[in-house]
Amino acid sequence: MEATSFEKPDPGGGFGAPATLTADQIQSVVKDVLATSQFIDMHTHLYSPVFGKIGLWGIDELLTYHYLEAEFFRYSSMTPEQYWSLPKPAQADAIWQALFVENSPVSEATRGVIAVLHAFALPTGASGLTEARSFFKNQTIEDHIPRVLKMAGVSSVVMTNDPLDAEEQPVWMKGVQRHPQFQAVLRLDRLLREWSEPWPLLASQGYQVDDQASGNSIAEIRRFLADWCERMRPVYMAVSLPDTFQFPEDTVRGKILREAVLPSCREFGLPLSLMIGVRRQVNPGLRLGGDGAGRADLRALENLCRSFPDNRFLVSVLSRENQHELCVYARKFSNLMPFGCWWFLNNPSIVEEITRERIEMLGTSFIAQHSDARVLEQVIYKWRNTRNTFTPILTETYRSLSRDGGKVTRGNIERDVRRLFCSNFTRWTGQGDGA
Ligand code: RAT
Ligand code: ZN
Repeated sequence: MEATSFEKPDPGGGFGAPATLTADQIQSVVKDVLATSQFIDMHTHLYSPVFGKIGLWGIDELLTYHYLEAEFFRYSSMTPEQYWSLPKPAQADAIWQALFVENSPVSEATRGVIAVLHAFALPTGASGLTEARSFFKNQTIEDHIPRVLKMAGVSSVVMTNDPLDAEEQPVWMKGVQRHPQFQAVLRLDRLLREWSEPWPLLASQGYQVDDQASGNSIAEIRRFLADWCERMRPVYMAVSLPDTFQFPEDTVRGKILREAVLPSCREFGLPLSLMIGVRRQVNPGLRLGGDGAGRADLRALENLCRSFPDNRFLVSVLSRENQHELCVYARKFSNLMPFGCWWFLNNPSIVEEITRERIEMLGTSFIAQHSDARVLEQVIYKWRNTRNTFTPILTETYRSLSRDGGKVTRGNIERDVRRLFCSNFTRWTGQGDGA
């Protein structure tokens, strides 16, 4: 119900006070604030130029994004084996032909490529990729990065840094010159896999660990974490976990988490990001595109939050069915910060549902979104779509508040958007006061 003549909006409380917005004004102000605010992208797979080829960008990478590869096999008769045997440009051509020429690019991931091409005034309906390729060939990554981030309205991005990755590790060992728009994250997936995989890698870096994680191993894992914190200066540590994740658990992973990772996070004042619910390699033939999602038992999270009140957790869950529970837990544990709509959830219909639920249960005390971009230019469409999805959600939220008699000003909206997309994150990671 809009305000009636006898329910006039409060003009704002006197001369010089910020004007209270009417229901009609709210939408355009929300849209404008979302369009003009700079966001922090708190989880991506993007890299600063110093990482060289690890940082993906350009049309061939955009088209061979694993979200699109998975869609490609729904339309093409090509087998994964045939596809993987092709050089990257031929893979990109095959995907362009199948998903963009022969079929309408209406899925979230295909529309994203169209939006990126359009943003650079490149043809979106061409039969081939010649023009797009020559455009990207003419860019230098050092200039292209700030331009793309500006187009996306993103001030800085957070990388995913794996100290046990054979390509990444040598870059860090040489000493990484900091880029003002990139922050590091110490990713622990490999460390927390079946111990038979990481322990030889740690040993090869000079840490005295053994195949049973016994003796000095835990102390040595802590030394490994301390060295990598020093080298990377991460803003948090992170791990993705399966739907079957349990805590406490009587496994090497449970022990490393409890006795090494959590104490190190406390020692260095870093939150631990838990991304729960991935089912790795349900179809290995699709490689990166072969992972699935499953509903997790969030009692593991409850146990972690309750047993370790001095640790801060950033948490994203992959299953739609776990979202409500996550909100309930965030109401119980103030050391829990829900973030983003991860991976298969980053579609407008699901983002809308999850975000409305979070606002209703948590107000603005969560981190609204991250892009998970793997290819630089993806931030353009992913953040544009986020802004579009959030416009009606926030408009409706403030209109409801206004109908209930609350005062809504541009300043309130700016503050809330800043919290949702920037300062809840900087506060949680000890980089700001959350204003
Ligand atoms: O969204 C993705 O690209 C996934 O493949 C994963 O990388 C996921 O985001 C993760 O960080 O594990
Ligand atoms: Zn990711």
